[in-house]
Amino acid sequence: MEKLIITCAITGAEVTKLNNPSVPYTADEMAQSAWEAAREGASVIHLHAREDDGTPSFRRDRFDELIRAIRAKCPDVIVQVTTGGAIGMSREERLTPIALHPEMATLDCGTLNFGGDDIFVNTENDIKYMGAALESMRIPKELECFEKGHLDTVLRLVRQGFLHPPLHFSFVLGVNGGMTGEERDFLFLKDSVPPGATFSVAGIGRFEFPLAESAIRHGGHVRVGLEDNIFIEKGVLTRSNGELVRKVAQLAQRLGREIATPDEARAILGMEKRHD
Ligand code: KMH
Ligand code: ZN
Repeated sequence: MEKLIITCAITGAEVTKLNNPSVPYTADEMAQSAWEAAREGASVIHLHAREDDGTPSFRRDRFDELIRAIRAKCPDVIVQVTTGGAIGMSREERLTPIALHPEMATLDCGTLNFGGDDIFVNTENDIKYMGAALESMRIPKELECFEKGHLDTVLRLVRQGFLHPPLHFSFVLGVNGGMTGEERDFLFLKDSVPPGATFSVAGIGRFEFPLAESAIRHGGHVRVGLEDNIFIEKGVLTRSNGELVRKVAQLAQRLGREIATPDEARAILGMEKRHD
């Protein structure tokens, strides 16, 4: 089986230090957290920007500062910026980090309720526009799908010539409003992935580790991190992103799946290295 790519979503936009004091906000905290995740086996860092007080940010200078801080501490790791941002950000705000020519970026592939009154808006035109922006800059995209219709949208946009391979899917499962993180739902999605495409799974909350195990068994890749889950086990807050990654790495070792280095992850995803 292909080596396992572990992505760590170190901070996100929704979770705060009130939820778990280990959520990183500052450049130093982000770099330290990324370094710990990389040390434990993460080859990709999924990055949202925060201001020092934790407010989600789309400022280009802030992304620049955070990416530089992470690279200074872990030069090899793949930094994957979000273009999902936070609920309520505009399309243009969400695209600001791509001006920095990141090595990879997410592309969110459909609209969904996001708990309470929140709606995470990704219209078909948003997907076409943002996908074209990424592809024109040759920035590899991670296709975030929160339910099956999102995957079907990607396949249709590929057929229609709006999106192009390589296709790397990220199934984010267990959001209130999206598909659940039951294994049955993940298996349905992974069986719908076309030949030649790769996929990763991010289970929200209590789904994080059961879905990680299922993905490891079924040849998929795994995302963990404080953006998705704040507990290392039921009722116990995790001490760090590194601790979440370590738990997946141990699971992989137990199941006989080797872990990819950042360069091996680049090869699996068909990416060129874009920085020194
Ligand atoms: N913060 C969520 C509304 C992404 O990073 O591409 C969207 C999100 C997706 O986290
Ligand atoms: Zn995200």
